[in-house]
Amino acid sequence: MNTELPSELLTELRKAKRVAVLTGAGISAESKIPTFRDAMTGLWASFSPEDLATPEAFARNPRMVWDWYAFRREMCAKALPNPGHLALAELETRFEEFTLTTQNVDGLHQRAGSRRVLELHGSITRVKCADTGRLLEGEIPACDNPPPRHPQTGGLLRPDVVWFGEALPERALLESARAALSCDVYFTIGTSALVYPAAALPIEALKAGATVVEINPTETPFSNTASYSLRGKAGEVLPALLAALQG
Ligand code: BV8
Repeated sequence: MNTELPSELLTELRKAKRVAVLTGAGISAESKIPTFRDAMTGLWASFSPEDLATPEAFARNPRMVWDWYAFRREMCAKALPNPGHLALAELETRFEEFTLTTQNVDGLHQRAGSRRVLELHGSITRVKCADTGRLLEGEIPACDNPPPRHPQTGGLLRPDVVWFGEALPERALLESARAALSCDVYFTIGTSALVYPAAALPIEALKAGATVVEINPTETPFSNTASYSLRGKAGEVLPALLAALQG
């Protein structure tokens, strides 16, 4: 890790009672899940996620969109939480109030042991009826002419994720916003800060007086606004932060 942890930040963290975190695809990069803006690999290399992650794409070509998510679902299932996810699960136990909000749909925070995860963009591990929104219970059926249909409603199944142009889950967004407006320290980790309304959360936290810490190996549009912008990988910076707090 090429970033020293500022001592003032450690002092603030030791005093903090309420901490909130927003994660993006970057925290899963070290679990070998390509970030949203990395070129998709292999057969999906010629597609941009923005083109596939929309209701219009599903309406136009449900099979292609279903297959893209089946491919990603399998990749997520094979992936393992990395030291960044694990450090956040440990940090959750060290503060009076700790709110973890993620834009990711891979379920790795839960698998790392984080007990309360606000999923702003849903989860690739769940599927629902495209007409009624009713979740499918149990195993996701394979079928030779995907997408399969919901056994009770008969509608086509789709991933339970938020596509571009779709509203975010109200409760998750409300609780994420409430945490951003009331926390002492806000972390924005592994996100390019481009997708709204999630990208507004760190900005609102700063406006409400929180110390905002960005963790990202590269600069983002938010880097110059953050109170601290730590240039490093989540899987290295977060364990170092945890060790420094325990020291
Ligand atoms: C909404 C789920 C309104 C699906 C995702 C025109 C028309 C319609 C809407 C809009 C529009 N213009 C703007 C909008 C709003 C739009 C938007 O923001 N568009 C962007 C592109 C400009 N937002 C929406 O449409 C949202 N809905 O506005 O609805 C509404 C209201 C009421 C009623 C109806 C409608 C919905 C947005 C959610 C879209 N779904 N995902 C899926 O996964 O398939 S978004 C998708 O992008 C992922 O969730 C991803 O997490 C998210 C953001 O990307 P990042 O996480 O930041 O990932 P990225 O690859 O960009 O960056 C990774 C970062 O990690 C990089 O900075 C990299 O440096 C860093 N990194 C790399 N390695 C590491 C690392 N960091 C740390 N450690 C490392 N090792």
